[in-house]
Amino acid sequence: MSARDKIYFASDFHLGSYPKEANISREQTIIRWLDAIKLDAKELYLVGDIFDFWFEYRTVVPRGYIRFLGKLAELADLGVKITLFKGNHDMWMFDYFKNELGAEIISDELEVTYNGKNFYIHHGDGLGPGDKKYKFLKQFFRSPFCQWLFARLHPNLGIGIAQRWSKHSRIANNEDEQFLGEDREWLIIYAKELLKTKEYDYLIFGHRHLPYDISLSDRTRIINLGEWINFYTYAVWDGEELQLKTWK
Ligand SMILES: [Mn+2]
Repeated sequence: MSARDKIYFASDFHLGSYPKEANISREQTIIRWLDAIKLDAKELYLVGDIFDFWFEYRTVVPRGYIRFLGKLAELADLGVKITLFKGNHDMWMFDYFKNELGAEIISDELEVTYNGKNFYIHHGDGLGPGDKKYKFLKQFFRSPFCQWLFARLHPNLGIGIAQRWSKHSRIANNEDEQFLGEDREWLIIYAKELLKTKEYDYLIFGHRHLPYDISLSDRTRIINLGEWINFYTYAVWDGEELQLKTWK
């Protein structure tokens, strides 16, 4: 048996997204991937938008994703440390996954060091220039008062509103994402600003729905994890090297 020494990163599964029918095969693909990595995974980072919508009520758990959640539980029980990042679609994770899976929930960025390499990890929403409307909404959605108010709605109504909204998302409409160039990709702009304040080896994001792996200097690479509607991309750290790969 191989050593449990690899660290995996993936984001933007968007489980539960519209149209619903497409979710079954996506969930199965993700489970096959988790089955493969559970053999050598030490840690698993899920870097946001794992669910197309997630809201935890004090006593109610949203329907669906049961095989996926079961598989995460299996990995957790095997000793894989799971870290979940809040995305813009699933920022309402509180203590359910912490209690059930021992998962760590990250609200914004996480900085970690492995084998002397500095990693900066963030879902990627609300960073870089522009998108003022979303930055405002994010503050609103993340306010405890707003969350308290939303939790007062009956779940059928609250989740119903979210599902109607989600029909208009980029994922639901499967918009064709095009790389805008290094000087216009906002996460690359953000990364370059960040690198003025501190040195990193790897900057890992999701959110963009476009996988890329770009050298910003001799030392630093920016990696976007893509999504699991079209690309099925993930990154793996083997202790020496970080690679962006495609799951088939
Ligand atoms: Mn997303």
